[in-house]
Amino acid sequence: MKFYNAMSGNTKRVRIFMAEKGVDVPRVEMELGKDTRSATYRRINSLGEVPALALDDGRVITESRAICRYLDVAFPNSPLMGVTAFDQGNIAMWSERIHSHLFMTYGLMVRHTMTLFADVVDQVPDFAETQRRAIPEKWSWLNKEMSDKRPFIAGDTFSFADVEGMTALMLADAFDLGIPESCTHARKWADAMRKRSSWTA
Ligand SMILES: N[C@@H](CCC(=O)N[C@@H](CS)C(=O)NCC(=O)O)C(=O)O
Repeated sequence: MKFYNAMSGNTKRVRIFMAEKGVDVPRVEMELGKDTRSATYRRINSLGEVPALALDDGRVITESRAICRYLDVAFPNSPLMGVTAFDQGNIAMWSERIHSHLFMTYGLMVRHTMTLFADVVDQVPDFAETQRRAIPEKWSWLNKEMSDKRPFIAGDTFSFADVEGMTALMLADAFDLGIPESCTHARKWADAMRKRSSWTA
């Protein structure tokens, strides 16, 4: 297997996931906006995006969350996406909530401001600003949800929902647009996540 990697939120999601599962895949380091847009790489991912996972038989999985799904089944030790029907549904629900409400708020802000994405989307800086302003209320929502004092986003066990949360938290730290002081439950969760060895993956 080969993992096409770069410094980005979507690749970070997979790196954290692999570190949590103890899976080590050889990496191909890519430069965003350059290697990712080459004709050679577009034969691996027609969208010119990382991450991508090339399997030994030549098949390729792209899309970070699909890669995590593949890895959770291919390496069934320490499952992060649940085993029972309830756990699978619950973890999928929380992962989706964190992805669409938190990660994508940062993601859309970034896509509509960074020059890297100027050729990729028709950037609307005012829209980016609405996303930036929405960030505190998104964390407040998670804080309220976690006021039942559960240690992890989907309950008592670390799961892919926390990996999604860590990916959003990484963007929060990188852009200095973090969790409001008043969100004590979310901040406690974030402090615990920053202490995990996978945080630096
Ligand atoms: N939905 C995809 C999104 C991947 C994506 O947007 N990757 C960006 C970096 S965050 C990329 O590779 N961009 C390359 C470029 O713009 O040249 C996933 O989850 O993997």
